[in-house]
Amino acid sequence: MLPRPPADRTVAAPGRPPGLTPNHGERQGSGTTAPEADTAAHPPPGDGPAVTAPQTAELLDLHPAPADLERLVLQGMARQPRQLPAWLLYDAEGSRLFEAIGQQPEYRLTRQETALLRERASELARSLAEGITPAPVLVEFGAGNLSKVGPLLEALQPAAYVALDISLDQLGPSCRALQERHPAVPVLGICCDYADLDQLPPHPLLEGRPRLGFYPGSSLGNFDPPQARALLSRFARLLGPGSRLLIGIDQPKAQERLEAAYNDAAGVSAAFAFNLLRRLNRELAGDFDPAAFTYRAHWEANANRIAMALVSRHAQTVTLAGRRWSFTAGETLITEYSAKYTPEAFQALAAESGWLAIRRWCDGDDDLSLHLLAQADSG
Ligand code: AVI
Repeated sequence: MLPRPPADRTVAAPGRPPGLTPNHGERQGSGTTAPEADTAAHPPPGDGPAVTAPQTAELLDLHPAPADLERLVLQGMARQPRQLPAWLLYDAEGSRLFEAIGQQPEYRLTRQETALLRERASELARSLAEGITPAPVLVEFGAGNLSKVGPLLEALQPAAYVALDISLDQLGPSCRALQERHPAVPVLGICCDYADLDQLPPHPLLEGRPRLGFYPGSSLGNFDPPQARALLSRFARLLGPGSRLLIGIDQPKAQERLEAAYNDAAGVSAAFAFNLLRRLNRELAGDFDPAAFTYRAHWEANANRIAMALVSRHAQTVTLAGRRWSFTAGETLITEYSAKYTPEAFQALAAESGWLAIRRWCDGDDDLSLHLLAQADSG
């Protein structure tokens, strides 16, 4: 018989933000192994508590309740053009499809950023943690399958690692797998909409420790500029004074390349968008007919972004959350925007949100950047 993996300890968090109630997650995922660097910015265990027993990853569930989901969807359906929050794309199937997008030849962002993180792990960890004492907690926003953090964890040796993600089903197995690979670093998963979190829940792992933020994947581009500014300010509050943030940002490039990345030949990006309709049908009693829509992703040069949308093939009426919604022929339901920022444009956005850009690393083609930010008022 195979030994059972250590169980997650899934608990409703103390200090739950108002409006959020415990709920189950939606998607299945698996942790992936990333090759890891070996230079420690903080000394390995010896000055900290000795590790006497294998750690088990702990999980807190702050997933938005179904009522919150319905409210957000109704708001989004009433917008012109209609647009739903991007995190709704990530149910179990959506998470699986997003991982598959990362493997498509046209979508290079995931592979390029993962390689950069692996190659520069020691340097990144040193810059991130320079002058920070005692050993910090590393907090990753939108951590997904935790496939990118391994080299940084090895190099940084933080006092703990906290992963925030919307999908409990993906977070659980991923945290467990990561914990097994990094037994000396306690792992805490928090299932939540990190863009709507006012504070990190009180937890012994977070007490009295400086916090460093990690936000790879260019997910900031999925928020429009005012939301992106608000999110960066929120990160500053969640991380606290004197914190730093390492953030991955995709940059503008040739229109054909960008449009190909979001219109992959295998149709995975389209399937990712169509999956949203299935989720709405399932969770909000919708009757969307996916065959009545087409998927479109195109570059909007004036806004420096890819717009991904489901386009109504003909005039139709759809029921969702007990209401009727009409679509004209050609009307769009925006599933996601993906904005791209030049280094200068991103640094200006960060400055408007109280962050000072202190260093930038890029891949060999200068397609994307990892920016290191420090809170502007922390000297
Ligand atoms: C998660 N995010 C950064 C992806 C992007 O590139 O905007 C989401 C995505 N949607 C379709 N393809 C990728």
